Amino acid sequence: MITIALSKGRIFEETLPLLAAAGVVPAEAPESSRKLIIGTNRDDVRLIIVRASDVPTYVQYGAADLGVAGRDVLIEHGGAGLYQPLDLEIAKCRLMVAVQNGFDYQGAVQQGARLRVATKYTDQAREHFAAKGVHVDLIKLYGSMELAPLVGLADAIVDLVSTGGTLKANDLVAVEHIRDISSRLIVNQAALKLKEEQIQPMIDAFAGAIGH
Ligand code: PRT
Ligand code: MG
Repeated sequence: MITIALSKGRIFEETLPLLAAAGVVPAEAPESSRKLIIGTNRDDVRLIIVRASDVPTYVQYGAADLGVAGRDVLIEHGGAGLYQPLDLEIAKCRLMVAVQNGFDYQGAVQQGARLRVATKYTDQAREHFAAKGVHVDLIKLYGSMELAPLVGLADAIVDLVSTGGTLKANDLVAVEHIRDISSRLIVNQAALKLKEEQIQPMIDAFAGAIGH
Protein backbone atom coordinates (compact mmCIF):
# COMPACT_ATOMS: atom_id res chain seq x y z
CA MET A 1 0.00 0.00 0.00
CA ILE A 2 1.21 3.50 -0.94
CA THR A 3 -0.10 6.42 1.14
CA ILE A 4 -0.04 9.95 -0.27
CA ALA A 5 -0.56 12.97 2.05
CA LEU A 6 -2.33 15.99 0.57
CA SER A 7 -4.08 19.08 1.94
CA LYS A 8 -7.58 20.11 0.87
CA GLY A 9 -8.07 23.00 -1.49
CA ARG A 10 -5.55 24.24 -4.01
CA ILE A 11 -2.94 21.51 -3.41
CA PHE A 12 -5.49 18.70 -3.77
CA GLU A 13 -7.03 20.31 -6.89
CA GLU A 14 -3.70 21.01 -8.58
CA THR A 15 -2.31 17.54 -7.75
CA LEU A 16 -5.29 15.76 -9.36
CA PRO A 17 -3.90 15.92 -12.94
CA LEU A 18 -0.53 14.62 -11.72
CA LEU A 19 -2.21 11.71 -9.92
CA ALA A 20 -4.18 11.01 -13.10
CA ALA A 21 -0.90 10.80 -15.02
CA ALA A 22 0.16 8.10 -12.54
CA GLY A 23 -3.16 6.29 -13.11
CA VAL A 24 -4.58 7.32 -9.72
CA VAL A 25 -8.14 8.67 -9.44
CA PRO A 26 -9.53 9.48 -5.95
CA ALA A 27 -12.80 7.75 -5.05
CA GLU A 28 -14.23 11.00 -3.60
CA ALA A 29 -13.44 14.70 -3.18
CA PRO A 30 -12.19 15.84 0.26
CA GLU A 31 -14.34 19.00 0.09
CA SER A 32 -17.56 16.98 -0.03
CA SER A 33 -16.47 14.08 2.19
CA ARG A 34 -15.58 14.13 5.87
CA LYS A 35 -13.28 11.15 5.45
CA LEU A 36 -9.62 11.70 6.18
CA ILE A 37 -8.57 8.54 4.35
CA ILE A 38 -9.71 8.46 0.74
CA GLY A 39 -9.45 5.40 -1.45
CA THR A 40 -8.59 5.49 -5.13
CA ASN A 41 -9.26 3.42 -8.25
CA ARG A 42 -6.05 1.55 -7.39
CA ASP A 43 -6.17 -0.98 -4.55
CA ASP A 44 -2.55 -0.20 -3.66
CA VAL A 45 -2.90 3.60 -3.38
CA ARG A 46 -4.75 5.71 -0.79
CA LEU A 47 -4.78 9.41 0.05
CA ILE A 48 -4.78 11.00 3.50
CA ILE A 49 -6.08 14.55 3.97
CA VAL A 50 -4.12 16.66 6.49
CA ARG A 51 -3.40 20.33 7.20
CA ALA A 52 -0.97 21.80 4.66
CA SER A 53 1.61 22.46 7.37
CA ASP A 54 1.34 18.86 8.66
CA VAL A 55 2.12 17.14 5.31
CA PRO A 56 5.94 17.07 5.86
CA THR A 57 5.46 15.60 9.35
CA TYR A 58 3.34 12.66 8.10
CA VAL A 59 5.91 11.92 5.38
CA GLN A 60 8.94 12.40 7.68
CA TYR A 61 7.63 9.74 10.10
CA GLY A 62 6.56 7.38 7.31
CA ALA A 63 2.82 7.62 8.09
CA ALA A 64 2.63 8.67 4.44
CA ASP A 65 5.09 7.55 1.76
CA LEU A 66 4.64 10.61 -0.43
CA GLY A 67 3.17 14.07 -0.07
CA VAL A 68 2.80 17.45 -1.72
CA ALA A 69 3.83 20.52 0.27
CA GLY A 70 4.54 24.20 -0.39
CA ARG A 71 8.11 25.42 -0.22
CA ASP A 72 6.94 27.85 2.51
CA VAL A 73 5.89 24.87 4.64
CA LEU A 74 9.02 22.84 3.80
CA ILE A 75 11.39 25.64 4.79
CA GLU A 76 9.64 26.10 8.15
CA HIS A 77 9.61 22.31 8.70
CA GLY A 78 13.32 21.95 7.90
CA GLY A 79 13.02 18.97 5.54
CA ALA A 80 14.59 16.31 7.82
CA GLY A 81 14.05 12.75 6.53
CA LEU A 82 12.50 14.00 3.29
CA TYR A 83 13.62 13.37 -0.26
CA GLN A 84 12.39 16.21 -2.51
CA PRO A 85 12.71 14.93 -6.08
CA LEU A 86 10.43 17.35 -7.93
CA ASP A 87 9.30 20.95 -7.97
CA LEU A 88 5.73 20.42 -9.22
CA GLU A 89 5.32 24.13 -10.06
CA ILE A 90 1.77 24.15 -8.65
CA ALA A 91 0.10 26.36 -6.02
CA LYS A 92 2.47 29.17 -6.98
CA CYS A 93 2.69 32.35 -4.93
CA ARG A 94 5.22 34.78 -3.45
CA LEU A 95 6.34 35.30 0.14
CA MET A 96 6.19 39.06 0.65
CA VAL A 97 6.52 41.80 3.26
CA ALA A 98 3.40 44.01 3.31
CA VAL A 99 2.33 47.10 5.24
CA GLN A 100 -0.76 49.25 5.52
CA ASN A 101 -1.15 51.82 2.73
CA GLY A 102 0.59 55.03 3.80
CA PHE A 103 3.09 53.40 6.20
CA ASP A 104 6.58 54.55 5.16
CA TYR A 105 8.35 51.18 5.28
CA GLN A 106 11.54 52.27 3.44
CA GLY A 107 11.75 55.36 5.66
CA ALA A 108 11.38 53.29 8.83
CA VAL A 109 14.07 50.86 7.62
CA GLN A 110 16.46 53.71 6.71
CA GLN A 111 15.98 55.32 10.12
CA GLY A 112 16.86 52.00 11.74
CA ALA A 113 13.46 51.75 13.45
CA ARG A 114 12.57 48.55 15.25
CA LEU A 115 9.64 46.98 13.39
CA ARG A 116 6.91 44.74 14.71
CA VAL A 117 6.24 42.00 12.17
CA ALA A 118 3.36 39.53 12.38
CA THR A 119 3.70 36.23 10.53
CA LYS A 120 3.15 32.50 10.44
CA TYR A 121 6.60 32.21 8.79
CA THR A 122 8.84 33.23 11.68
CA ASP A 123 12.00 31.40 10.50
CA GLN A 124 11.88 32.89 7.02
CA ALA A 125 10.99 36.36 8.34
CA ARG A 126 13.84 36.28 10.89
CA GLU A 127 16.32 35.27 8.19
CA HIS A 128 15.07 37.92 5.73
CA PHE A 129 15.27 40.85 8.16
CA ALA A 130 18.58 39.68 9.66
CA ALA A 131 20.13 39.62 6.16
CA LYS A 132 18.96 43.22 5.63
CA GLY A 133 20.15 44.31 9.06
CA VAL A 134 16.61 45.35 10.07
CA HIS A 135 15.70 44.92 13.73
CA VAL A 136 12.34 43.21 14.20
CA ASP A 137 10.11 41.88 16.94
CA LEU A 138 8.31 38.88 15.46
CA ILE A 139 4.74 38.12 16.47
CA LYS A 140 3.66 34.58 15.66
CA LEU A 141 0.18 34.23 14.13
CA TYR A 142 -1.55 31.18 12.64
CA GLY A 143 -3.74 32.93 10.05
CA SER A 144 -5.40 36.17 8.91
CA MET A 145 -2.07 37.99 9.09
CA GLU A 146 -3.60 40.77 6.97
CA LEU A 147 -5.55 41.99 9.99
CA ALA A 148 -2.52 42.69 12.19
CA PRO A 149 -1.43 46.09 10.75
CA LEU A 150 -5.03 47.31 10.60
CA VAL A 151 -5.57 46.99 14.36
CA GLY A 152 -2.11 48.06 15.49
CA LEU A 153 -0.76 44.61 16.32
CA ALA A 154 2.13 44.99 13.85
CA ASP A 155 3.83 47.47 11.49
CA ALA A 156 4.27 44.83 8.81
CA ILE A 157 3.36 41.25 7.90
CA VAL A 158 5.18 38.48 6.09
CA ASP A 159 2.64 36.44 4.13
CA LEU A 160 1.93 34.63 0.88
CA VAL A 161 0.47 36.60 -1.99
CA SER A 162 -0.95 35.17 -5.19
CA THR A 163 -3.45 37.48 -6.90
CA GLY A 164 -2.88 40.37 -4.48
CA GLY A 165 -6.64 40.56 -3.91
CA THR A 166 -6.45 39.95 -0.16
CA LEU A 167 -3.86 42.72 0.37
CA LYS A 168 -5.93 45.13 -1.72
CA ALA A 169 -9.18 44.31 0.09
CA ASN A 170 -7.48 45.11 3.41
CA ASP A 171 -5.73 48.36 2.38
CA LEU A 172 -2.28 46.76 2.43
CA VAL A 173 0.59 47.01 -0.06
CA ALA A 174 3.49 44.64 -0.71
CA VAL A 175 6.83 46.33 -0.12
CA GLU A 176 9.35 43.48 -0.43
CA HIS A 177 9.58 40.15 -2.22
CA ILE A 178 11.25 37.43 -0.13
CA ARG A 179 10.96 34.39 -2.44
CA ASP A 180 8.86 32.65 -5.05
CA ILE A 181 6.96 29.64 -3.71
CA SER A 182 5.64 26.51 -5.41
CA SER A 183 4.81 23.03 -4.15
CA ARG A 184 7.11 20.01 -4.20
CA LEU A 185 6.69 16.28 -4.21
CA ILE A 186 8.19 14.91 -0.99
CA VAL A 187 9.06 11.28 -0.33
CA ASN A 188 9.96 9.36 2.83
CA GLN A 189 13.55 8.21 2.27
CA ALA A 190 13.14 4.79 3.91
CA ALA A 191 9.88 4.12 2.04
CA LEU A 192 11.58 4.90 -1.27
CA LYS A 193 14.13 2.14 -0.56
CA LEU A 194 11.58 -0.41 0.72
CA LYS A 195 8.84 0.24 -1.85
CA GLU A 196 10.93 1.47 -4.77
CA GLU A 197 9.01 -0.64 -7.31
CA GLN A 198 5.77 1.19 -6.48
CA ILE A 199 7.11 4.65 -5.60
CA GLN A 200 9.64 5.28 -8.37
CA PRO A 201 7.05 4.85 -11.20
CA MET A 202 4.86 7.36 -9.41
CA ILE A 203 7.70 9.91 -9.23
CA ASP A 204 8.41 9.25 -12.93
CA ALA A 205 4.73 9.76 -13.85
CA PHE A 206 4.61 13.06 -11.94
CA ALA A 207 7.85 14.15 -13.65
CA GLY A 208 6.42 13.25 -17.07
CA ALA A 209 3.20 15.16 -16.34
CA ILE A 210 5.12 18.38 -15.58
CA GLY A 211 7.37 17.88 -18.62
CA HIS A 212 10.61 16.86 -16.89
O1 PRT B 1 -5.82 27.33 5.01
P1 PRT B 1 -5.21 26.56 6.16
O2 PRT B 1 -4.96 27.39 7.37
O3 PRT B 1 -5.89 25.24 6.42
O4 PRT B 1 -3.76 26.10 5.72
P2 PRT B 1 -2.85 26.73 4.63
O5 PRT B 1 -3.17 28.17 4.38
O6 PRT B 1 -1.44 26.40 5.02
O7 PRT B 1 -3.26 25.84 3.39
P3 PRT B 1 -3.73 26.26 1.96
O8 PRT B 1 -4.36 25.04 1.35
O9 PRT B 1 -4.47 27.53 1.98
O10 PRT B 1 -2.33 26.52 1.24
C1 PRT B 1 -1.50 25.44 0.94
C2 PRT B 1 -0.28 25.96 0.17
O11 PRT B 1 -0.70 26.65 -1.01
C3 PRT B 1 0.57 26.96 0.92
O12 PRT B 1 1.46 26.31 1.81
C4 PRT B 1 1.29 27.67 -0.23
O13 PRT B 1 2.47 26.95 -0.59
C5 PRT B 1 0.29 27.58 -1.39
N1 PRT B 1 -0.38 28.84 -1.74
C6 PRT B 1 -0.43 29.37 -2.99
C7 PRT B 1 -1.04 29.68 -0.92
C8 PRT B 1 -1.48 30.75 -1.70
N2 PRT B 1 -1.10 30.52 -2.99
C9 PRT B 1 -2.23 31.83 -1.09
N3 PRT B 1 -2.61 32.77 -1.77
N4 PRT B 1 -1.31 29.62 0.41
C10 PRT B 1 -2.02 30.61 0.98
N5 PRT B 1 -2.47 31.71 0.28
C11 PRT B 1 -3.24 32.72 1.07
C12 PRT B 1 -2.33 33.78 1.69
O14 PRT B 1 -1.82 33.35 2.93
C13 PRT B 1 -3.26 34.99 1.82
O15 PRT B 1 -4.04 34.93 3.00
O16 PRT B 1 -4.17 33.42 0.28
C14 PRT B 1 -4.19 34.81 0.63
C15 PRT B 1 -3.66 35.67 -0.48
O17 PRT B 1 -4.18 35.30 -1.71
P4 PRT B 1 -4.43 36.41 -2.83
O18 PRT B 1 -4.79 35.63 -4.06
O19 PRT B 1 -5.55 37.27 -2.35
O20 PRT B 1 -3.15 37.19 -3.03
MG1 MG C 1 -5.09 28.89 3.63
